[in-house]
Amino acid sequence: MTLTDDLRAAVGERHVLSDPELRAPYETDWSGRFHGEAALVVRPGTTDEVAAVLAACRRAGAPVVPQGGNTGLVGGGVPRGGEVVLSLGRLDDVGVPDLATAQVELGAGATLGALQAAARAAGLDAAMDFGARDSATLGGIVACDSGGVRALRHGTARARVAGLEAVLGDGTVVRRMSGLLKDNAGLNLPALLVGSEGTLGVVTRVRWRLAAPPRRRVAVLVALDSLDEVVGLVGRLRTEVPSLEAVELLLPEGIAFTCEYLGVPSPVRDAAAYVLAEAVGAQDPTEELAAVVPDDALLADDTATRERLWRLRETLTEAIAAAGIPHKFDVGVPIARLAEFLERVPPAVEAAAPGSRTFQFGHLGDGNVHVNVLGPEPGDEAADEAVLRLAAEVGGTISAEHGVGVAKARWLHLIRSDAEIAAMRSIKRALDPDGVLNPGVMLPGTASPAASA
Ligand code: 2HG
Ligand code: ZN
Repeated sequence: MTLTDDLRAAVGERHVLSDPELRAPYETDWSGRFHGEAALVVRPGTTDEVAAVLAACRRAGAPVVPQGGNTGLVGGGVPRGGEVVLSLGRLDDVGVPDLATAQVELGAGATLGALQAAARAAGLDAAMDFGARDSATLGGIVACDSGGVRALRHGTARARVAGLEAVLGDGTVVRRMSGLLKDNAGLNLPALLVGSEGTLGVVTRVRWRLAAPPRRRVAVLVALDSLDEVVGLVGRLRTEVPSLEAVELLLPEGIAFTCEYLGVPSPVRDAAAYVLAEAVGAQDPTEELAAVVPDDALLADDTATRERLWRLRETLTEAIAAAGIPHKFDVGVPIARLAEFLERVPPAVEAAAPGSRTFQFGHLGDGNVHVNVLGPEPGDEAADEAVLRLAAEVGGTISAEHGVGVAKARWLHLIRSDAEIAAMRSIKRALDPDGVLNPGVMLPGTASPAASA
């Protein structure tokens, strides 16, 4: 039997895609920077089918790229050339939230938007949000330990995972779905899989921890005249607004770019930087926020105005994508050196990739800065080198929420010691002994031979 026959036997003929036109949507990432041809695309509908697909690929020595909603930005969810793409999209069931534990079970292919709707319908809150909510799926969110705009209050995916089911690289299914908050019996395998970027196992089900719903949400957009003022404001918001949920950063070129893209006038005065913060609570948090921000800040306590302010932040990614294929970075920087980092990035990028256009924005409260560079060819890594080295130099990380993927694997050594990387390699060998899962992702030099269908 060929691999194709084996896979057809595992998931049914119509869920094994070999036609180039049908494969195409699975082969290029959202940004357009990462692309490769897949040997096949396989769409299992159950955990057992995922296990059967992995078993067939192991027998054939065929590398596998797990893929959720294909919203990844580091090339970790699209083929590099010749792999089997394992799409989890059909595992999209969403359970009914359990009110006593405030937890819900979902298939790996359920979107964040579907999770949010289920939580809302049960009078709860999903405790996570970001712009790609209607495409990004839970399996990928967990595999990348995604963060988003509300991680400041609710933590990243790691903090929300109450249980997990996954098929490991060696074909075994591990399942811990009891949802017990306290359960420290032995090693926590689910915790190991969070953030493993599909290199150790394929996440098939998730038990997600929800939160109590906020009764009131108030957003504020603040214009500031220096980056030092930005850092000062973050400190005051953190200490004086207990119900703080999000603190985002925008710079003037980002606001201007988004407003032009949306065809709307800028709602704020000229300034060096802008902070978009949101507080939530059972009580109205307006007074708490108003006490901390300058008088000319735009306070939004009604849904329409709040959404208008958030649109400025969320649309920037889309506006940049419409202008070209960006190089995207999601570095983390200690807040104490944030102003320095933001100031040093544009000249560093200009020196590495002259004539390119740089945007910086992101999750200020977490020190998670998104740097987007338009101009360099997709394969030109000079700007990548400059930005990632600078993040490491100021004591930050090369990957705060998008993952390492293939985009940043060769810079992992900047922020992880040889001992840590060796330990990661040992774990990889133990759980994926044949090296079939997502070769080349996260750990450099793990590429394996391409499949023959
Ligand atoms: C966001 O925060 C996403 O909007 C995407 O993480 C960031 O486009 C980007 O670089
Ligand atoms: Zn982000």
